[in-house]
Amino acid sequence: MSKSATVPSYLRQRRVVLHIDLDCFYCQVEHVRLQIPSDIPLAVQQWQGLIAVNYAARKAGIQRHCTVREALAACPDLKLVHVATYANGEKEPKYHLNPSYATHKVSLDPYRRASALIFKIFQRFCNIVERASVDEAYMDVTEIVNSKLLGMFPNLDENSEAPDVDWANLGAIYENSETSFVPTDSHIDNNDKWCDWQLAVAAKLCAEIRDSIYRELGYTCSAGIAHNKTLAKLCSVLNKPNGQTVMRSSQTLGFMHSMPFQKIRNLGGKLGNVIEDVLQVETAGELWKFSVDELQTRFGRVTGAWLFGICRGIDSEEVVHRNVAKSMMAAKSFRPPLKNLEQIQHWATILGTELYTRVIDDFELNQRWPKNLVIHYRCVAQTAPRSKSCPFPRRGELFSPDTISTKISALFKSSAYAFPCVRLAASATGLNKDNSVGTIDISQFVAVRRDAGEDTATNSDHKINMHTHEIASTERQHKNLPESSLMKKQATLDKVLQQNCNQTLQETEAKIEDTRLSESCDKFNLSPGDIRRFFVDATASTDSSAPDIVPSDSSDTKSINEMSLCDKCNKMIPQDQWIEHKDFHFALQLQREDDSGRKLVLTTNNRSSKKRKTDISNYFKNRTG
Ligand code: TTP
Repeated sequence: MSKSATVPSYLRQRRVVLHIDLDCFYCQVEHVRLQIPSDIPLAVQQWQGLIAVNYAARKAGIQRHCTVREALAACPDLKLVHVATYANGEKEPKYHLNPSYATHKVSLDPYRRASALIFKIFQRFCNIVERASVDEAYMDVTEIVNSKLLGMFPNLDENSEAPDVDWANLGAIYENSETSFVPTDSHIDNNDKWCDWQLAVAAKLCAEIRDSIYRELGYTCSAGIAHNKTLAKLCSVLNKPNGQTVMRSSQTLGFMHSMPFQKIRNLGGKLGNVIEDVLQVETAGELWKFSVDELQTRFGRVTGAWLFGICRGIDSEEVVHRNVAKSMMAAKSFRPPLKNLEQIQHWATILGTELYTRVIDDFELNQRWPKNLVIHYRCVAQTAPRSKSCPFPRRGELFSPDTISTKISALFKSSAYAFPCVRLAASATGLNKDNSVGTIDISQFVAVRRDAGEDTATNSDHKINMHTHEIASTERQHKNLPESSLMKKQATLDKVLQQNCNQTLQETEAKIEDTRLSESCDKFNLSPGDIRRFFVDATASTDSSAPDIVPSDSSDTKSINEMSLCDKCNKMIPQDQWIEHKDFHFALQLQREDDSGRKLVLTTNNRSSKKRKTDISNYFKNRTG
């Protein structure tokens, strides 16, 4: 039995989460590679756009989506580094001086390699690491922290009195200056103090992890330390660069009050837009006006309860161990499009080389080997991207990149292609431990079991129960707060809002009806059919309806992206669409959970004030129909 099993139960139930995010990641990789001090303004460029800007350059007003010309006008001393590229016929990416879109292919390998080394360090400290993107992760350190606490206080039990925490040297400790939200010491009970001890121990551990990354790799990162993922993520940006912030429970309400609610995880995309439209709110604090019943009536049992909690900083989502992607992809968009098989062959060589290098790198690092080789291509005459696959060459059969390149060409030739071709991508999918090599990491099995259990009805009920428990304790915290005029104003507002509710919803309905389908299509680069599937299939049992967004390496900076594999639908998703994409699955999961109890409904009033209930999938189906 683990040591932490003997800490009081309220400490075992209080999750302790770190969110660590590298500072200006691609820039730091270039600083280290080129041995340039971090106070020199530097930006990473892809064709004529910037994809990463360091903090010295940000001071000069340069931002990520500036063009090279704009950036140099603002800061003539700016050091520009173009991302590595594969040139015609080259087997390895290089830092070419003047790469051309027509002849070169972008390679993000240097950043992926740096990322893999960083995650190795995370893994050394903690066995529950959830990769959120190429340069950020959540870590569940509850067990480690509880065990350290027991080492520090061997007699710790339900009756132990908590000494004061010395917060010095643990990073920034968030404090809200608005006294109406800050409980006095007399409102923080003994259990809360022990929970603060958990955060203090976690903060020390976090500083050690960050220090290791700096000492071993030369990168700085920032972090948030809190009792859940949402708060850890929200506070990790508060002291960037190279800072960490602790969010104590007693400070949470003050922190959340003025937080623009769309900054909250899972509320940055569609779900957030619908909530903003329906409730006419901008900050998390404004959501406090709505009772849990009201939110459940409007958004369903699960969504309503989740929303009620999340706007107060309550989040029961687990950190799921996942520190490597399950597939990898090399892709290229063509402008002008390719016109013949000879050109396809040429690019197949380049894509095959990139994929080969990454598969071999991954094998060395993680002893994994892919199951399938998949090509995705898009030809002008075809409305949607197509794909074709074959088994990936076995380890003993793969001696050079040519084996993959030949297979890519063969797959293309054997498919229903038509010229001109505007995009070609090749992926290695189904990466799994190669059983012929050494021992198998047992944590992978644990991760699979966790994934498998994630969506069950029992789990969803458990989440609601956890929520109810935390909501009750937050209400107690609310009561403990000094009576403020603000709170009274909220109660009055609540009543006014109830009265105006019908009008607000009517306006919202009209507004949403006015939003044309084409807007969504533009935003997601999808066809109307994709949008329809996105919502109509929301009740289906698999996530195959997730938008099939094929990556690009065009000159548009927005599409110059790290790709991440979505483990829910097995599709590669560009980083700038990741939040929206996760939102999609999140909405889907909420809807499924709701379907097991009650349909997710928006209660709206039509113009004749007659009540009507709209299933959210029909809602969007109607819009697209
Ligand atoms: P971010 O973590 O969003 O940003 P950052 O690390 O550059 O800066 P910060 O300190 O503010 O966190 O992205 C990580 C890397 O991903 C970034 O260095 C470059 C790359 N990236 C793109 O290529 N395109 C994009 O649109 C975004 C958002 C990031």
